[in-house]
Amino acid sequence: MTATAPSRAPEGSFPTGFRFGAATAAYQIEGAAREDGRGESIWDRFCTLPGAVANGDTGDVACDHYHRWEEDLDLLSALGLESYRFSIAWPRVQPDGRGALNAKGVAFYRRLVEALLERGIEPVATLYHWDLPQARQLAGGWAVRETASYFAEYAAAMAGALGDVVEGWVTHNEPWVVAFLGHAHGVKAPGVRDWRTALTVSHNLLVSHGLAVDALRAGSDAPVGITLNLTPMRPVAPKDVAAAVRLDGHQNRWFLDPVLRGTYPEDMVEHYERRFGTLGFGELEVIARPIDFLGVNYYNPAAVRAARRVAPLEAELVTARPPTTAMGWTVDAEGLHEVLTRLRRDYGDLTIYITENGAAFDDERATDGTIEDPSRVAYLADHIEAVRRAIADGVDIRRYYAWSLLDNFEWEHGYEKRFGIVGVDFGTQVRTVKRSGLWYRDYIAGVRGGAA
Ligand code: IFM
Repeated sequence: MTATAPSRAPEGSFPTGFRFGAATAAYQIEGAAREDGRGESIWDRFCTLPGAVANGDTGDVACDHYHRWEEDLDLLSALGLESYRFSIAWPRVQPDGRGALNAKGVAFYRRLVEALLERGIEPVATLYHWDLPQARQLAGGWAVRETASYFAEYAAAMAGALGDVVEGWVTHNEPWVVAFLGHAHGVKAPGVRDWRTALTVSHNLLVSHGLAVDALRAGSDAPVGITLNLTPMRPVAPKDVAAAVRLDGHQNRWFLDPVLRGTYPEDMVEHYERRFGTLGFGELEVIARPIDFLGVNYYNPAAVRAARRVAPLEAELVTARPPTTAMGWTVDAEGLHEVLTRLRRDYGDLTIYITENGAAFDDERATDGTIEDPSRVAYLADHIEAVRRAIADGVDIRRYYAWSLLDNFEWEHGYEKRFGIVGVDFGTQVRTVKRSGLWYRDYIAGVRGGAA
């Protein structure tokens, strides 16, 4: 690896205990979809639906991380990363999503976590990053309350199997995506298109989070949190303010309020009940179990316009203006600072982990094999600087995870969208640290007072 541009943050500009890391998710990197007793997940099934995923791609092989995990942990070490957020595939450790554990699956995560600890890297495990066992889906999936109880059993089993070595737990990753992209828009597994179902799913996911908090605490002393994807909603014009408040309610407050205040936002309950009838969601005290940190995934802000014809929210997102990423998402680091300071203003003193932040770009490999990705370097530099400013403004932020360690299976976009700070050639599985990975390594070294 060669040297890169100097880091911007002076030594000591992050508080003691702050850690830099990278994040991944099981289905996006592991592969080995039918090996060692792993059960089928809703994503395995979704990928078989014609037209569901770009190019008919699947997670069958992905980054082959299940076999190459040691090499991948060596990359984490080489980059000087201090924490690693990965996810446990529920169907790998409990193939039917209930009952007996799969010893080989559990052993895989045990080896992974122990090897992280040997390398001095903090292991932070996410329990649910979208790969529900298909057997649970056949029994009603997240639309039935029973699935929340099974999730709590799974959480208890993981606390029992890994609670002595995992150093942080995330119950759910982005429940908004699971509920609404998976059950209202149908663009993600399980591909359902029904808003009323999506609302029930959002509630059952939140209940399952609270139940899992209890289960994890019973078997592990590690901090527990939930990860929400938060997006500043910006009205295009003054006439769009109400629509932006509604989309903020739909995506951000619908999850923040029950978890942190024990209530659903009244404006949204009214809005939904006018269209779908009484919701009658209970168990708010379970959802609001105290957590040790809030995980925040931030990628971009959104521009919102009122649109009466777009049911049920009567609002729409406006195509982003450049600069944008390969996903078409606006590049705007100020939005991250806005999210972080808003959390403190509206929800009080929370401990925050930035559990994902990053960007997809159409990287080009030079003839010598190197990958120069200046746009991603700039994205990371500007967003980490926004984190630093939020800390200086009094927000308690303890972790920053770049999304992602590796180029990987980007859900319905298949392998076309590359988010990695390490490039993956999916033909050969060769990993190449991109310029952004080198920059991140040197930045961390600079903050720690080492040679950049
Ligand atoms: O790849 C996803 C990840 O699984 C969840 N958060 C957003 C990322 C980029 O789309």
